[in-house]
Amino acid sequence: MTAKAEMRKTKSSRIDLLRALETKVLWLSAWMIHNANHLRPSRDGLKVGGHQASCASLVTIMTALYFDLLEPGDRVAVKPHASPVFHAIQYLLGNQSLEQIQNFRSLGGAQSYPSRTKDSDDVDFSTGSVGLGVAMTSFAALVQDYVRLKKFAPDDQPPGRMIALVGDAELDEGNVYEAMLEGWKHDVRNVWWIIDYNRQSLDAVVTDRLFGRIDELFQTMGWRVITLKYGEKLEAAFKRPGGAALRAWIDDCPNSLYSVLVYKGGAGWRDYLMREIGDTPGIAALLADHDDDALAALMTNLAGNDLKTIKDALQAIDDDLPTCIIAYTIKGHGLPFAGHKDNHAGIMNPEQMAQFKRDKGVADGEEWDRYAALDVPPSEIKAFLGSVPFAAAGHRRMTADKLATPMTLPTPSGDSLSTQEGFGRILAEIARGGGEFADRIVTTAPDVTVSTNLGGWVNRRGIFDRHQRADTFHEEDVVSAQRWSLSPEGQHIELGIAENNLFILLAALGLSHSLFGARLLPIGTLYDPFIQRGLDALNYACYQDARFMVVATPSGITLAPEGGAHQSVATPLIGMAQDGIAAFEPAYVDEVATIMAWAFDYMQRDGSGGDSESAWLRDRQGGSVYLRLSTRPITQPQRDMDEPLRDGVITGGYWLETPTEGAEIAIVYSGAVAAEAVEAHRQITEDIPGAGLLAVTSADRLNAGWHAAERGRQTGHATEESQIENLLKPLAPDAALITIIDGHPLTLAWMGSVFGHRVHPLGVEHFGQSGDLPDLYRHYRLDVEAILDAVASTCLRK
Ligand SMILES: Cc1ncc(C[n+]2csc(CCOP(=O)(O)OP(=O)(O)O)c2C)c(N)n1
Ligand SMILES: [Mg+2]
Repeated sequence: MTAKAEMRKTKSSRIDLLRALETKVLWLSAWMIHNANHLRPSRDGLKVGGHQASCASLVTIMTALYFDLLEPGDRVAVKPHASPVFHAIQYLLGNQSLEQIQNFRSLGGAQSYPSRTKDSDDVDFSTGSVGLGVAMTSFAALVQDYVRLKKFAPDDQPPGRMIALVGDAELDEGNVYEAMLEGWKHDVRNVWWIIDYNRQSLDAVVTDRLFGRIDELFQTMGWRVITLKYGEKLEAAFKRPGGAALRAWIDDCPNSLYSVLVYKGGAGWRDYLMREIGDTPGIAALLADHDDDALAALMTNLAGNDLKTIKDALQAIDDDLPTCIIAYTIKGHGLPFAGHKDNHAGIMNPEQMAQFKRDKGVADGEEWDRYAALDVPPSEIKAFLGSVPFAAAGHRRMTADKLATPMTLPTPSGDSLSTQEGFGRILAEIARGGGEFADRIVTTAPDVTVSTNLGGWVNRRGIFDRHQRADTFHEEDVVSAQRWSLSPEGQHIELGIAENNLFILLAALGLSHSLFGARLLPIGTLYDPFIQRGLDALNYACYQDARFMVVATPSGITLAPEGGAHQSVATPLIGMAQDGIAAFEPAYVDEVATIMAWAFDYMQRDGSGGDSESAWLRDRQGGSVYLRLSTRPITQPQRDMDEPLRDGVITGGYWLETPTEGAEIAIVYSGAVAAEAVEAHRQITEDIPGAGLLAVTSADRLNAGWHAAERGRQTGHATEESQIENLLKPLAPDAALITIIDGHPLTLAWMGSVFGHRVHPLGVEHFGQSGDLPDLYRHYRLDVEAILDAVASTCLRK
């Protein structure tokens, strides 16, 4: 405590306490990064990094939010590179440990970018890939409305504000505008985007012209825009003689010149102002009244770094209108490289830090102290921190009970069906059946509701909207197979064509239990190739451990005439490689029903029930589910889904035709090419009677199971055996596997490594032509003949 603070008799004012915390947060965030880079021994010679300038830019705004304004129900997406500010605030509030901030950016320590899953200090929304956290707040607001209107959320909970702290350069990400447009359509409420308008990106100073348009863009979309430009000191200066000229000069000052002068400091400002407006009455006096330090402080007194201004402006918002706050800030505010265009990844060197430490009055050994070196007594800060509304309720993450879901779902009947049709009919049947399970399902699609067979579900369950809107076609007696009435009771959220939005909405729906205490079972549909369009958002959803089902259909070249650029080739590999999602490619409709029934349970698992090496399969942890489906009708097997078959379908594979012991050949297929595999198998068994036919419903889970077993055995669990090992065991050691999938052949080719079997992988590596199935399968070598050729070449090589 400083002598000044000790001598103080009266209690500090709220703003004094907040200012002290602002200083502390700035210090801790800078020190956390300094410690990680300069004081922790490096074992690999790699740069650790961190963003002191980006942090400094947001310190004031985040101080005002977390220590003054936020309520426990509010949810925040923090600009990724302001992570140390967030961790410092949580540390001060007692939600973050010293050890974790000392280990910032090292394994198990506070994360480089705020992470819901990897950080322990109550991160609301992960961020990292710029733009996504911003959009997430808008979709979270939509989900909040959804669960509140349906009374799924606990009654006593007022609606929270979904707040994004946005770097100005993030606004170059197109997904932000996609989200804004969609938010407008859904009339979202309680969303704030606070733009840290420091006019700098990673590389340089942002163009002046662009930003003039930003507020108009928001206004067009129905947002209120609050521009906070100048702080108290500047506002006071503007009232002095010459003040109008000073304001006009700053208003007209190009971003890059302003940044240069921020960096140069008091003397630089003085020169420029003298030269440009020095002869305006009042300016000379104003300059004379300020020494260099005071002049620099005055000229950099922008609203976003002015605690009182920002606090008052945020407190004044008292309705639920979507609000964009453009807060002018300085990147690196209060640090030696403030304003410098190269400061994005800049870190103070040891001399600069030593000076900064002296300036802040931090003594050696007090660097991590929560209360040291502040202008207010520690007891007052402690008491204040204990009264912060945001922290009053403790950990703010919510939970919702697991919803009972059916063990089995009825398999639609029909001799020849596609998996897509099967999916649609299963869902329509669930809709008809009703009950709590059906009520908690929510579907969504980016303008492909009808074409992905969600029509039956939507006809029964309706479309969600905050407002009641009639289906005019229906009301006017125009015949249509599709009902399209909108209401708060609806259970389908219709999106415009933007796959990024689909995945971010799924992220928000899939976290509803944790964000709002309301359990939902979200299902999103899209055409399989467009997964790649929204891939970063899908990755984002998975990284946050959101729980949903993605049904991607149609897929592959099996789209046939509809194909060409729509063919998906890489998606099976995406399904395998994407953490957090279990990918399936069933061939038959009874498999679809089995997988869906399992998925509704899997989506709700939370890791309870112990741990094992097969945790890699995430069977206890649960996760999301991806079904890659097809529009191709194929002949359905007439069979009972008994327990062993069900297990095979869920674990990833089963023998459709069991090989004899020591068999030399197996055909391994996944998905709609089952028809070719079955036929080729029938033909080869005339010559090779014991050949097997392996159905792979999930290459992803088979592969993950194999890795888990390998790891298990390496770590002392000698008896671990995976499903794929179990399946391939009967084959001869030198047997050949002919694998086939309408997708990249690598999806199944790895199976040769399990026991060293030879593999002839069939699949699609080049794509892009329309055609009918016989032509395309022949062209891309997915037909019966291709399988038989592969068998023949196998036999020849022996
Ligand atoms: C999708 C994506 N692309 C690139 C990056 C790398 N990146 C991190 S921060 C940044 C610039 C951010 O500038 P701004 O949003 O203005 O934040 P500031 O640091 O100025 O506060 C970039 C390009 C990223 N994190 N995410
Ligand atoms: Mg910026």
